[in-house]
Order: sequence, then structure tokens, then C-alpha cells
Amino acid sequence: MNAMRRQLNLSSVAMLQTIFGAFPQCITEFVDGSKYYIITAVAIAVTAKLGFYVQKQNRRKKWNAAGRDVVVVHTFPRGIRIPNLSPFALKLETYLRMADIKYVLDTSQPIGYKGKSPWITLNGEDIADSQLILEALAKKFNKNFSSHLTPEQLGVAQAMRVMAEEHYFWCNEIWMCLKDNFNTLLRGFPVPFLLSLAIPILKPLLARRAKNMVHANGLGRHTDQEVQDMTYQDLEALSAWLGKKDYCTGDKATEVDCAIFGLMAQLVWVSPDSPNGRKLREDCSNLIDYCNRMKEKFWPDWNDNLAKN
Ligand SMILES: N[C@@H](CCC(=O)N[C@@H](CS)C(=O)NCC(=O)O)C(=O)O
Ligand SMILES: *[C@@H]1O[C@H](CO)[C@@H](O)[C@H](O)[C@H]1NC(C)=O
Repeated sequence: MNAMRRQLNLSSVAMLQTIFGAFPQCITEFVDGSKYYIITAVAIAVTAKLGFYVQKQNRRKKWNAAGRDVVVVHTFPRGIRIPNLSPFALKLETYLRMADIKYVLDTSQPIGYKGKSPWITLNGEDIADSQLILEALAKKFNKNFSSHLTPEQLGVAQAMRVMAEEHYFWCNEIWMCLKDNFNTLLRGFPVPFLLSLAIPILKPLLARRAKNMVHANGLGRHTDQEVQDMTYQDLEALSAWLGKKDYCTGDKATEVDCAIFGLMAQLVWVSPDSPNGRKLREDCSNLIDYCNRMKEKFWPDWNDNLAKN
């Protein structure tokens, strides 16, 4: 056994000698000459890595210290005309208000472990995806605002939410990202100076990303006109569903209203002059009244939650 180990050690030393012995002279000379540069570079890299690690630990410590049962909402910074430019984050915040659950915002890491925003930390545990978060919170805090609905009403609400979040949302993204080239979106919140310098470089990269995503889900393969018509159909369906009711499912606001409000609020306050914003004004104005109703009910402090321009 010992003899075998000795032999193995010997042969691995021999192997290393062969490898390094085979190093061309010029490389060893280069490494020798730039030893100090290399040492400095490695030191900088290690320090940076350590710094990021400490920063990450500190962030985590701060999130975990938010207080028992206080939801830390990880999201993008406040908008100028709307508290949250992400429809899914606005949905989540609106739900937290509806359910009277304490929350704090954290914008240090908007994109979560699933690669999307929003996500939350609650009592040290992370949850991602607005709908999964909403359902987890409903369970934990024992809230259900839809318990009075019939199975049919629940079914329609589910179908409408999925249409809005998974179809309408992407149709609208095509306008925001590809037709409008992010311009309206970028006017939506105060862009820090350093980031504004990087925007000309970032825009084409983000556009390519968006293009790939809508190509993958299929919507990006239609003509502009076809996408436009589909989007209008979604808005008309939402408007017809709402009808003369105060809220989507009746005279009481329920979970689905948070989702619909999150998406429609963007048209009302961020991109009113987009084709979809105009469509809302011209043919679906009950959705605008609805957004104002939701805003008054759940966001009496709306203006306090806007970014200064
Ligand atoms: N199903 C997700 C959708 C979240 C989502 O699409 N978030 C967008 C911002 S509105 C995002 O993070 N996009 C970043 C990306 O796709 O890279 C939810 O309900 O939370
Ligand atoms: C509320 O209750 C209904 C049935 O009464 C159920 O279908 C629904 O999933 C519940 N919603 C939440 C958010 O728990």
C-alpha cells in the first residue's frame, strides 16, 4: 500500500516535471518578467471577488433582518409616473396592500434566482414569480379574496389573467422593446448618469434579447399588423369582461385585479400615446376608469411613491 502511494507520488511529480519542463522558454520568461503584474492582477481579482462576496453576505443579512413576516420585495427602482414600471411587481405590491401584509422594497438585486423580477425574501426564504409569491403569501397569511366566487367565475378569472400575463404582456413587449426601442420605458424612471452613458450599447443587446424571446414564443414571427390586431383583441376582451362592473369579478376587488391593474396601469400612466394606450382611450375607456379606481383604493400614497424626475 505504502509502496504504491510512494510510486504514485513519484509519478505525479515526474508528470509535473514533464509538463513544466515542456513549457517553451519564452513563456517562462514572460511569466518571470511580468511576475509583479500577474501578482497584482491576481490580488485585485481576489480582492474584488472577496468584496462582492462580503457585499452579498451583507445584503442577505439586511434582507433577513427586515423583521418577522415582513416581505422584502426585490424590484426595479421607482418610476416617475407610476410606482413600479414592472407590471408584475406592481401586481405584487398591489396584492400586498390588498392583503395588508407589511413589505419593504429592495432595489439592490431586482433580478432573482429565476432570472426575472420580482422576487421576494420572507423570513429568510426566497420565492420568485409574482403569481407563485401571491399564492404562497395567501397560504401563509390565510387570505382569500376570491372565496365568494363560483367555479365558473374563478375559471374565467384564471383564463383572463393568463391571457393578460402570457399573451397580452408579450404583445405589448414587442411594441415597447422592438417598435419603440425602449424609449418610453427609459423615460419612465430616472436613469443614473453612468447608466445613461451605457444605454447606446445596452439598447441593441436588450433588443436582441427581446427579439429572441418573442421569436421563441412565436409571437415575434407575425407581422406588425397581426400582432397589433391580436393585442387589440386582448384589450377588447378585458374591457368586455370588466363591462360596467367596478372590478373584474364584481363589486369587490380580488386577486386577479392586482394582475390586470399591473398591466393596464402601464398603458394608462407610462405609454398612453402608444398604439395600445390609444386603443384604451378610444375603445376600452372602462379600463382607464378601473385603473383610477384601483389606484384610489390601494394606492392613496401613489404620489409619495413616484421617483423625482
Ligand atoms: N411570470 C413572471 C414574469 C416576470 C417578468 O417577466 N418580469 C420582467 C420584468 S416586467 C423581467 O424580469 N424581465 C427580465 C428579463 O426577462 O430578462 C412573474 O409573474 O413574476
Ligand atoms: C380561494 O378560494 C378558491 C375556492 O374557493 C380557490 O379556487 C382559490 O385558489 C383560492 N385562492 C387563493 C389565492 O388561495
